[in-house]
Amino acid sequence: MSSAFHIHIGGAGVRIGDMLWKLYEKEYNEATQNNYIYEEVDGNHYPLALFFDTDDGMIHEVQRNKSIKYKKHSFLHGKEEALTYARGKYTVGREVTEQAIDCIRKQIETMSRLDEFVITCSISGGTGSGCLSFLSQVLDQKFENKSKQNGFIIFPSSEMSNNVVGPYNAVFSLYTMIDDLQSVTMFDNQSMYNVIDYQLELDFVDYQHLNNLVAQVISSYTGLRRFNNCDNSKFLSNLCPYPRVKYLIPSYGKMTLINDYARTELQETQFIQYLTKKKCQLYQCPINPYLITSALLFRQKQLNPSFGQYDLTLNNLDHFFGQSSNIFQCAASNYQVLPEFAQMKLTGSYFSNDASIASRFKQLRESFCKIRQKRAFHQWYNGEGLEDCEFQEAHDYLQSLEGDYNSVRSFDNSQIENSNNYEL
Ligand SMILES: Nc1nc2c(ncn2[C@@H]2O[C@H](COP(=O)(O)OP(=O)(O)OP(=O)(O)O)[C@@H](O)[C@H]2O)c(=O)[nH]1
Ligand SMILES: [Mg+2]
Repeated sequence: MSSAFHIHIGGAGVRIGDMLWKLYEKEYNEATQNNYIYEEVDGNHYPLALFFDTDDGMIHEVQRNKSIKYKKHSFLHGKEEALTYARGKYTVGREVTEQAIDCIRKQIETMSRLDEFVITCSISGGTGSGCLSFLSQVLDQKFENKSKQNGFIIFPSSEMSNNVVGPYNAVFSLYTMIDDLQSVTMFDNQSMYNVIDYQLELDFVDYQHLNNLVAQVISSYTGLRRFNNCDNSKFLSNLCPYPRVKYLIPSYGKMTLINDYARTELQETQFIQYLTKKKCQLYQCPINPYLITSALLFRQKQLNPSFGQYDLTLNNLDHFFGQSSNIFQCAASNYQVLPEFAQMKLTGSYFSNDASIASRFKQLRESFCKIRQKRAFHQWYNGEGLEDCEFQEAHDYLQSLEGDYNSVRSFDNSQIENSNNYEL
């Protein structure tokens, strides 16, 4: 029996976890493989999850929700926010992360097979960036290659920010994700606001709506296993052809408001056209897509083995390897946690590994350089155990990652045939 263990880190990670487990709870009765994510004891089901944060605010909020039975040791917190990557990794977050590792070890000791860790956090803040970095390194060493780590991570937005050191935190965190995470599905708040504006007419949008999007994407992915007992271990790994080219852009649709009485279901072709639009991407790049790999994961109650197989939109998408999108289906109903959303018959997520992501890495690196040129906030990092040279190393890593993606773009088809030695 295989399982997944969910880890929710820092304010955003914990709030997303809260939304996700509320969604899982709604899906519980229809899912057939609940032991993938729950421990079932005496007729009760307990999430296989750990929520942890350096401060207690968000954790207490999740604990107040009594509709889900969590185990007592599913929560850990410290006393103050970390604010910077350095404090999250080396000082304020260190002890709570060590406790978290111990707690995870105890919880998973009893599992016969742990397939993966599903991790949620934002890497703009100190806890998400720093604790994730330390935690994922230790998990990687402890579990070697047996259990994959798949991150569903909020990156800084390109224009909108409420954290001045967000670019520092994110770049340092990215630097330490090199080897440890198998895949990183990326979101940013500005893109998610754009998607919500495009799909819905809401007067007021808050983190709940954004977190609902992230939760729906994760639920589509784990749903393959929970509803259909389909081995999802290949889903994300097939999207990541090289160890460093593992940053995925998700899209989600279609959301509809419950009070939209004129709402209609999209037909197959319309749905695919809609979902593969740039406007539905939850991490949007300023340049046109250049697909390396992609996968469509749709959900509807009735199985339809030929769904999308002959669709022209999908067939016309150019991919680096010349292959078309992989198509997966989750035979399940759509559930919604937020009361303003309608349950649709057909929903889906589209994951793309897209070389245009280099443009966002470049923007992030430029924001990092802008603060660094003035040596602004250096002391918040130096004083907490980070060496001066690590600023340069993290910067250079990100630049080389951009290079990896840019070299994919510059390849033409004749080169691909001779690309056996091509290493990224
Ligand atoms: N999508 C989403 N983004 C959030 C949420 N809460 C915070 N953010 C964003 O994530 C960034 C980091 O915030 P947190 O996750 O609270 O930070 P943290 O990881 O707890 O780290 P520190 O509090 O700095 O120690 C913020 O700047 C916000 O932009 C949330 O619930 N959902
Ligand atoms: Mg916090």
